[in-house]
Amino acid sequence: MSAAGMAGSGRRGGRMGFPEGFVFGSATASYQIEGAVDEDGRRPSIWDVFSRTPGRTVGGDTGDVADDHYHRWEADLDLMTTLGLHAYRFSVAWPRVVPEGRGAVNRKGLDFYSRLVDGLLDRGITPVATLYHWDLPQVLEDEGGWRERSTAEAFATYAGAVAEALGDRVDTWTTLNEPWCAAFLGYGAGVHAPGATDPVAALRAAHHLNLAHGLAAQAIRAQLPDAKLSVTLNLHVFRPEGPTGPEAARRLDAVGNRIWLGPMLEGAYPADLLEDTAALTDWSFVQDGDLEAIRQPIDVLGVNYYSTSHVRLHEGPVEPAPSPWSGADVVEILPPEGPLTDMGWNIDPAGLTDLLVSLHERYPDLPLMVTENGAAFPDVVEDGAVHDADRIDYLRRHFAAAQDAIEAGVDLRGYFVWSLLDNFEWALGYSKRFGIVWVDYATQERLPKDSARWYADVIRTGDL
Ligand code: NCW
Repeated sequence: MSAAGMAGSGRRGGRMGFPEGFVFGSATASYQIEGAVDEDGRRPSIWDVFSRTPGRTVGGDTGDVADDHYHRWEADLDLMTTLGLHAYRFSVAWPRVVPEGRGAVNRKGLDFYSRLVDGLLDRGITPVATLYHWDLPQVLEDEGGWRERSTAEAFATYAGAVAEALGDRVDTWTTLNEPWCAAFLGYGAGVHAPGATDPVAALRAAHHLNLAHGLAAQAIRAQLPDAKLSVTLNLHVFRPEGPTGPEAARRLDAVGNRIWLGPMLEGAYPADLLEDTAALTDWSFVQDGDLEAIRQPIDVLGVNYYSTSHVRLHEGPVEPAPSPWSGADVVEILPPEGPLTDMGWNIDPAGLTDLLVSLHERYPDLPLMVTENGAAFPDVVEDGAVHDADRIDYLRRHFAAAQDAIEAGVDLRGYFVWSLLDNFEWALGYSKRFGIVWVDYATQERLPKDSARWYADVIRTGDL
């Protein structure tokens, strides 16, 4: 290969390449792929209970079997080798490791992740471990779940136990994945587990997730002084429409983005968020010392990015309805303009550049990582292949957008495609396919889509 074809070698086709050492990976989450929900001492999570409740998921789908990754992990790691992945971002299931939420650690549960990590390292793939991707032990939900600070304390103990067991082999740790979804889709809009529709519960959950991040970061640091710590946020990009657009975007930015960035990185909740939500709560669940506990030094910020939202204020009165935007339900999110992905999300690669650049401007010393980007499309198998040109196009344009951000000076360290495998897409069950590898749920066969081959070439050559 010519020097000009190698990653990090500089300008190609008028665009900067990826820097030296740029990490190309792919991501999954425990409940979405593992299955084996009753094995080796695992106890139910809120997603087991929610998905088994009639009417909660499309087709009544559950993660009972999912991709059966718990039994097929070795073959899945071999698949990663074929793709040439540098890193694999997976999540650890709390209900496997501490089945009762707090208290005894289940050695068999930890052993699964220990084998997985060894298998990755044997193949030269760097493990990136996420400690919470939404599978809260149901026993803790029965005590109030994320509404209660005791859940944050239990999370820190669990995080310490995982760090102790895997810390000799895992150096990048992510406390939480998309706490916005856990708090606002789970406790506000009620479309994710545990299915509550209470705007105050959502705000309490947000605070206790922030606290969980801070306490877990401290617990990991205490075990592993050299660990690379991170948190992954789904930061929303709002496109203001018309004269009320900027005010709408400000409100949504407060409850969607700055509710996490403020306490985690700046040590305070934004004043405008407290004002916007004052009719709902006085935030007395924030106790002395919490903000110091939440603001912990992190080494990299994980960004999950998929799409943008065009926003303005509602004209006229707003009917009260379950919403994921506590205190900002006066906002109207306009119907997305096509072409759309199978999730109904718009395709706006420039939003990724904008987001990365604005984070870099606000936190210039904080390295960034795209911990998820990808798309669901209505794939079909034709003659033993999946020709997902739409996904390739989506990924190519978003990789290029990331390169634009790098060219603008952003310290972007890596990019994880969501997802390695088709999997259980939460409330949408198996009806949406995000994988670069097709999964036949009847046979559990894996079939790399065209996008997987394309990605393998990108990793090998650095060319889009
Ligand atoms: S649903 C969602 N996802 C997908 C999921 O598979 C993954 O586990 C998540 O990390 C793909 O990436 C994330 N994110 C929720 C996006 C927000 C939806 C906004 C709804 C507004 C009412």
